[in-house]
Amino acid sequence: MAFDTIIRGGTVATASDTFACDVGIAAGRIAALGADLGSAGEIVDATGRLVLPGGIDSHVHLAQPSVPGIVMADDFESGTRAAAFGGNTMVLPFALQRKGQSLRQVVNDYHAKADGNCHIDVSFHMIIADASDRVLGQELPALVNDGYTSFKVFMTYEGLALSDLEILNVMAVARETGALVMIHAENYDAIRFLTDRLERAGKTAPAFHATSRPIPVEREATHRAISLAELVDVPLMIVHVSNREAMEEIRRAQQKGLKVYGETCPQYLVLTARDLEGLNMEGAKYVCSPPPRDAASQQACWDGLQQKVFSLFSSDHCPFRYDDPHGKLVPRGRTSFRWVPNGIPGVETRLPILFSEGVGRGRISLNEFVALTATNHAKTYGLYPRKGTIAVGSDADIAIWDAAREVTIAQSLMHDGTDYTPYEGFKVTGWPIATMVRGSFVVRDGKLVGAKGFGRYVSREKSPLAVPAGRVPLV
Ligand code: DUC
Ligand code: ZN
Ligand code: ZN
Repeated sequence: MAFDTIIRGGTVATASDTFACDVGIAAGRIAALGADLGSAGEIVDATGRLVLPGGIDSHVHLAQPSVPGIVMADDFESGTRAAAFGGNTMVLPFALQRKGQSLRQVVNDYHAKADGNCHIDVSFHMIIADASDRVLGQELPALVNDGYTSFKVFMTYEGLALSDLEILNVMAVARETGALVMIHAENYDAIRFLTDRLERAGKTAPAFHATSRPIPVEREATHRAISLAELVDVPLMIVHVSNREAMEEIRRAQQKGLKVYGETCPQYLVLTARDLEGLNMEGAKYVCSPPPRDAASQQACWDGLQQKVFSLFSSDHCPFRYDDPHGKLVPRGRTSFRWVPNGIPGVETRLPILFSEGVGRGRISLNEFVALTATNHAKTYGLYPRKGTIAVGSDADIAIWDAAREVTIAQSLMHDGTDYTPYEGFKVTGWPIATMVRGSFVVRDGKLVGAKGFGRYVSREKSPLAVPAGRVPLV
């Protein structure tokens, strides 16, 4: 058989194995793995390189409307471009509903933003902000059946937070439809209480963002979310976990046999609350929620990754420009951290940071790296084995890595729409040098070679991880 492409001479790693092997690609799929595969339209020399499944970043925000006056820095074009340079072949952004909006209309609006504009493949999670009978009874079940098989709910934020009763009702729909619930676990009232007091005391600089959301805020909400999911007997993904106490809540639930899963992100491994203390408004560059914490919390997140309490490592890329009145330097933000847009960029740096700090420093194996950054995302969100692995029949979504390349992360190297990286000056060893989606190069030798619009929307199956444990009959 002649292939379209053969990637020759590299070391292939999956979530379970590492082996020397050539990869034969035909019609966008992996058609053969082995030696001496024969002829191809193009032979790609990967001698001395790692050949890995392309990263799947299942937690990013692109073109998401914010409060009036604030503009997200990435649309689908720039966000997927940056993701491709960072070794990713698929991202899962959120389609954010506002109260009163039709969920179907929201999803259609995101399609209009994404379709024809993506460099890599995409699929959407929904964010449910309006837990009305119409949304939960009609729209949500229909959308889950149409392949939008996961959604996030918030326990904090004006206009987004759901009450416990609403969360229970949403969870019941997830259980009935087989969707996977993701949750942002922070206690809204506790944050409001602390924010009001800090403001009254004149403590309004960006650094007080972290003070307003200390660990108990996250731990309590994590515990409550798990308890609510246990009542409904529905699996639950706790996203962006930042510290030991929340991690231990998840571990305890897992040890009880509950289907509770965890995700952490680069900011919780290599940033701390000290980063928010930058002079003037520089600390705003690091304002995200939950906030980065301290060295002990960083270690806890590593423990969670190593001990498999966390199955996902995502970026939570939520980009705002810094030097911009529609971004981090919004005029109101100077009056209080309350108004600084919440979120930091990271879709391009997620993989190199975990590779360097994790694999390079011996904290995790190469196979664990692949699991945490690609395979588990595909398994969790109904994409496996089409995505997330290197196997015959899977999409040829591949990143070729130079494991020895030393890079000092700098904004001048980034390809997103922001004007800063929170990881400026951070040194890594290991860098993705080429990214291929469905057999076609999107990034090669440091250049964008794919066409905008090559990336497709991918409809998803229901997650096998979302099947209830069968512990409790739902009355
Ligand atoms: N939660 C996210 O998932 N991303 C950015 C901000 C937030 O609160
Ligand atoms: Zn969140
Ligand atoms: Zn997020």
